Amino acid sequence: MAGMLRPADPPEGTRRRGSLGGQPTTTTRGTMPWPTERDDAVFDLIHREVERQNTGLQLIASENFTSPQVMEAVGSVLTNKYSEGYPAKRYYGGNEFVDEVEELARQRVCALFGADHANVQPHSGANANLGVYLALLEPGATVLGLSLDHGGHLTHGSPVNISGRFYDFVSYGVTPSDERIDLDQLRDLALEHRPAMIVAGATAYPRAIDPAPIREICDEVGALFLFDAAHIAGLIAGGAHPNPVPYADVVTFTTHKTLRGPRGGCILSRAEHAAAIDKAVFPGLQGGPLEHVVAGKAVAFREASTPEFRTYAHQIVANAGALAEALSEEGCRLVSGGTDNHLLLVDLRSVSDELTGKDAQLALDAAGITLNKNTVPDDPRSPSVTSGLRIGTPSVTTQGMAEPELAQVASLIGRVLRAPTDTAVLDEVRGEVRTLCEKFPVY
Ligand code: DSN
Repeated sequence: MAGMLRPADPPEGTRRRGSLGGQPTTTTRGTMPWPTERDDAVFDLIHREVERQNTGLQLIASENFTSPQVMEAVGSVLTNKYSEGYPAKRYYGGNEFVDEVEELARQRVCALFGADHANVQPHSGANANLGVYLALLEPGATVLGLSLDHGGHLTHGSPVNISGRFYDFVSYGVTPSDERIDLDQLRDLALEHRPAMIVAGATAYPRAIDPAPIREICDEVGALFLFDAAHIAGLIAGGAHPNPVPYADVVTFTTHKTLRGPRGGCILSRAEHAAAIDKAVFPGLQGGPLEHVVAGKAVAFREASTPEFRTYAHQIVANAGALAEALSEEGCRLVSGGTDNHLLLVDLRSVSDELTGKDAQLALDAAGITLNKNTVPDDPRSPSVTSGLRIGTPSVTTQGMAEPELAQVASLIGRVLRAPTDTAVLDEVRGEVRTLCEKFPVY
């Protein structure tokens, strides 16, 4: 959409002959000169990645293109500073400006979501979730989470993740009939297991999650309610999805997905949990915060509070709807029949019994269409093979693509899925992808 927030100039650090955090690369400083020879091995690779992002379709549901101002903040001298602790309570001197940066980030994100308290230091969504568990659960506590193969996240109790090793997670799932979260099963499991916490939220679930009935179940069994909004934080900020903050005790999210900020995590909580959560993140889980990333988060929170971002968030959903409709017309069965959010899941068995998610991902990548294989509910194939694809619209929406382009994207995907080993088809689609992307330049 022309006029929406979108990248304009190439960000610092992505230019072939650029600079480091705004500083010249050839200046000398004291007895240790800055290197005068450019590190082409690294910067040529970064340049090639810029080209890849510019010339292909980026449809990974958890990715986005962040703004030049966010990248400028992340590439700034704040990376030089140690700031263990929190604003006005640091273990090192010289934090007067860092304190203000972190305070700005906290205030902006609390205003954006209507939260009592924010911890903006988690390095990732996984760390945000672990920080909450460490703050509010005893080791071995019983927790309910959405099962991984029904769309949940590793940190929602997978046995290969620390969450599943240190806590007693019980999984709920989606119904076999409409493939939506089975609230009856969730309530039955809650009554049976009396969990200390119920975790809502997902990493591959194409429908809106209503926090209200989950709050009721939590109240009925006396459980804390954690809503992991990693994927949909931008949709919530933009008013395109219900805000879980009034319902949940704690809300976690990543800042780099639909929210379009730097790579990182964030925890919002009710005031009563603030001290425990801050203590769990530091010193419980992490050391020095990445204040350059915190600055990038502050910039992103401001960007997400604009009217243009509201338009953007609604367009992400409209684009996913257009993609879902057009892919259905291509003969693809979509898990749950469609989407309410930024992503959809294609059950590839509707295209061919032989086509795996792994092979489809490879074929599409060769055609310039980047997305990821994903399990579908009760997938007979392993997570490294899968019977499905996850497709998301945050990045192409940032580029400015709208419904007509998403219909074209569906047709390109359909052509590859019907002939995944035909190199002539893959080359032809690659050319059309390049032409489409040239009309919507990113960096
Ligand atoms: N890796 C993220 C995703 O793709 O959904 C979740 O951590």
